[in-house]
Amino acid sequence: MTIQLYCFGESGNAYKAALPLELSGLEWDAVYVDFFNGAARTSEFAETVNAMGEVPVLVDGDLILTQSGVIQSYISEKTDKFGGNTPEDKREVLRWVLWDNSKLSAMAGPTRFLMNFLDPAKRPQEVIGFQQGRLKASYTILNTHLTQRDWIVGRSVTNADFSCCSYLFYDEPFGFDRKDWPAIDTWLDRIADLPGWKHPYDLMEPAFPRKKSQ
Ligand SMILES: N[C@@H](CCC(=O)N[C@@H](CS)C(=O)NCC(=O)O)C(=O)O
Repeated sequence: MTIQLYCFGESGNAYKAALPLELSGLEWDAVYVDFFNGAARTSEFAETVNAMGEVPVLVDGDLILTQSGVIQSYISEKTDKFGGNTPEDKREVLRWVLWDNSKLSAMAGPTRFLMNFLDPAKRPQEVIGFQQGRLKASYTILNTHLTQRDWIVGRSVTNADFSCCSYLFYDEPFGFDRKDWPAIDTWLDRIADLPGWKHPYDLMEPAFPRKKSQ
């Protein structure tokens, strides 16, 4: 049975699952979630798809998985790809996925939402400024780590890379400029050069017409 991924193009969290699905060679289909019109907030979604009201959700037959990091682990279990090659590397992948989920994507996703998808009259500048300050610290950590290496863990792409890169490929402004972070910039190019790589909007249907600035 073909794997289904509940997602939408603007979701970097969903991209963390969609990209390894695509690159692993597994058969999968994207199921569009009309997130901005509240589709993930309905009682039906909570009862049948994800009680946490979040995207992404992976459905493989009777199995339903939520949280991008869990979905990534499942893809690695099924394919033996992207999870790290040694016990040490596997732990290190988990470490970076957890860091991304709390310090990078957890800030970048909401900041991008506030700056691009929320009614302009309701955009809280103080919150945006605070989050951009936190994000700057995270970009510094990632850029410093990547200065000495091609991939976040080991010698090939892993779920750590898929997690951390997720929001950084989008064009909508949220205070991240690739040119300010040379090691991140080169690493994003390295990921984009992987055979079969696709931009989030080419893997998952976007809710809004794509704005492309680069
Ligand atoms: N840690 C979760 C985050 C998922 C998440 O926050 N997804 C967003 C869409 S990008 C969402 O569904 N948010 C719903 C909400 O915050 O109410 C993961 O990595 O899967």
